Amino acid sequence: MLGGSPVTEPVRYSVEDGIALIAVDNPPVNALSQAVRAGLDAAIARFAEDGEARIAVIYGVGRTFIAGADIREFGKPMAEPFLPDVINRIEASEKPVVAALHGTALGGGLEVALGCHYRVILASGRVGLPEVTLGILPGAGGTQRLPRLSGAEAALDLITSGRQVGAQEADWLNIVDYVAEGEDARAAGLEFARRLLVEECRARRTGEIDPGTKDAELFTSWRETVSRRARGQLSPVVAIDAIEAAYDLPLADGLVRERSLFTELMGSDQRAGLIHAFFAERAVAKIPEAGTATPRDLARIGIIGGGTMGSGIAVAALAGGLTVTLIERDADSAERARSLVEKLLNDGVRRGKMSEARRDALLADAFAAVTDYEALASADLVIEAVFEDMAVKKEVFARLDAVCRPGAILATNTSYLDVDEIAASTSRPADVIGFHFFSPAHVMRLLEVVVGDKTSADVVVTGFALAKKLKKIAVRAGVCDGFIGNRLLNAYRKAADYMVEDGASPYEIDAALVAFGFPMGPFAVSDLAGLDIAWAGRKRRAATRDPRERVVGVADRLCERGWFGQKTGRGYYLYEEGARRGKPDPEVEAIIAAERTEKGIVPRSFDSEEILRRYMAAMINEAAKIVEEGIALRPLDVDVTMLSGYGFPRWRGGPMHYADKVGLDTILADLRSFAEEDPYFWTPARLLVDLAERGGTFADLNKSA
Ligand code: 3H9
Repeated sequence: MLGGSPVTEPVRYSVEDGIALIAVDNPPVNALSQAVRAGLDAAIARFAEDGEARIAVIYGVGRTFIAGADIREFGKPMAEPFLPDVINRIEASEKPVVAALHGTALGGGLEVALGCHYRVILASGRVGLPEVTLGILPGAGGTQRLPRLSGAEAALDLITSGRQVGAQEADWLNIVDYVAEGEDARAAGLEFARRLLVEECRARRTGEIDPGTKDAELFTSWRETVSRRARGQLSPVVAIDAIEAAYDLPLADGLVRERSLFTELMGSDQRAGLIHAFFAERAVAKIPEAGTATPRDLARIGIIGGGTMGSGIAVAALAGGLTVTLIERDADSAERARSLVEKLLNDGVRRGKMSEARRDALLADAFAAVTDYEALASADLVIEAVFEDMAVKKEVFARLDAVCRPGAILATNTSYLDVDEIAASTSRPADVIGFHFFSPAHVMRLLEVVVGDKTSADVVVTGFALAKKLKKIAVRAGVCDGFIGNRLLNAYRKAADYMVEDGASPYEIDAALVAFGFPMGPFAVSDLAGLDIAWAGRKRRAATRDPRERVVGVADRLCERGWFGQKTGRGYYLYEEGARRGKPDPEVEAIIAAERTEKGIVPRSFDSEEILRRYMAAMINEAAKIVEEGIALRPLDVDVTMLSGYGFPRWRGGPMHYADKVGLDTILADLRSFAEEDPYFWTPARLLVDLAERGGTFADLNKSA
């Protein structure tokens, strides 16, 4: 090896057999910090001067090629050298530059590669431009160079969705030149460079490719589709303007246009919300138990109950490489559970998520549906997913306690019930934990890990390890009625019911929340989930309800008629034969009017702003109580729960991030004014009052926790 002196610490330059090797080494993901940008710039300048080096290879050290700009620098003044300039200088090199990709070449990382003259990728590598998911767009030439390589349609698809593609697809889309076997990007880059030298290949600039004429209709139809899909999110729609510039303008002007749109989005609240969501999703794994305990073994799991939830959990566990034994009460039910699991796996095959061979292997070797609890004797962890009833659950836990080996973890899948009470019914409360899965469990990303009073630290970290295997985001929650998510849901749902009784229609409320960015409003969600489930919960709680609580009877009136939502064709909405979207139902409005009359309520109108203020104030106030009580570790845990389990618009960052943006003093003033009508429901949480009065924010608590 010759010329091995470092240019800067995170970027090293060396020469081997006439090939300059530019190594980017900035753990954990080689993000393009100022030091990396400066290092790349210096390395390219050195390569230009280096008489010995005839070609250069840029590669990443460690687990990945460059995974993008350094997101931690966002929101701060940007420091030179700027990435677009560095990439332009790479592209302008007279001698060829090769990018050798492995791991995930994302965002600015892929843009560096697009500025190189050739790209080789390991077969296991992936590429993508995920900027829109962070509220921005590719700002270092990606919107100009990608369409020149892959064509407009693929560029529109990849940039507006942010989706990653594997090496093979990247090759089909002409994003890379060669897919290499092996696990060493440096070696693959060297070998490819040697071939280029033999073939006397020259520098070949993506920016000089003629993108061809614009298909205006294509852009119009993508604008329509993406605007609809984005539900208020700006970046995917603005990204289309940038891609269009690749067809309307010469490269240099297209890059200027891209930069100006990028800078505009960089300054937006949406960018701040999405970056908050990105870091919050990683921060939720930082729990007090993480440093003190190691996870227990987790290879064989048991599931009790093969209904919708149990079979969904089974499929997620199988896909995560676990062996699953599912217990049902009789042979017919076990057979039904097996068919359900098979059906869900088949869906995965149909959607290209799994090969037929893998499905067959999983069903043959990793899955059993049986009736005998003894089959769980060697399980590492058992998840009970039976009916949401304390007596039934306790009975299951008694049987598990008897058959499971010492050290096996016993988990209950519950959305409301007291995990401590279940734990206390066993001889091993330290091994008991709650999991709140969301339906469909093989699809939904959230898992609330409910930690009981006696749950031991290694059981908690095993819960988080399970979530990782199942590709879920785990949020640590304490024991209370509804944990984090459903306790909040209960509060904002009540605020919605109160507005209905006071004069708003369910349809106005749903419309206001869809306009805010939720995929569905709360009444449409109730119809989808089934009104009978909440009805059962209300009946269960009726005996212990505080007499000061305001109770709205509309949902009970619907349930008494057998209108349980979509599955019965009627709920808050009317569903025509087989329809998934309902229509407003005048009979429901008449039922609501009758309820108002009976209570002597004179209806008034609510505009969408008031609807939103009340709904959000109820959610934020309950969330503040949840943080104050330690049910959620930090405000960010509430944000992640609402973002990944309850459809809160990601670009708004979650309710606590949103509250900080609106201003806690404004939220507090709203709560105080609503509390004049109903102090029981609206009295502000102590934490919220404290923070608002001293000018603090929920974000402060995230930092200090
Ligand atoms: C961009 O490139 C803009 C350009 O177009 C224009 C510029 C002018 N920066 O996820 P993990 C941290 S926008 C800083 O747990 P994995 C992360 O916080 C960027 N830090 O690992 C975590 O830290 P900690 C476009 C970053 O293996 C640690 O690395 N790029 C960045 O599951 C490990 O992360 C993206 O959007 C970053 N860019 O997944 C890619 N990325 O340990 C975003 C990660 O302290 N990143 N960190 O919690 C990812 O998608 C995943 O992190 C990745 C690895 C797939 C790379």
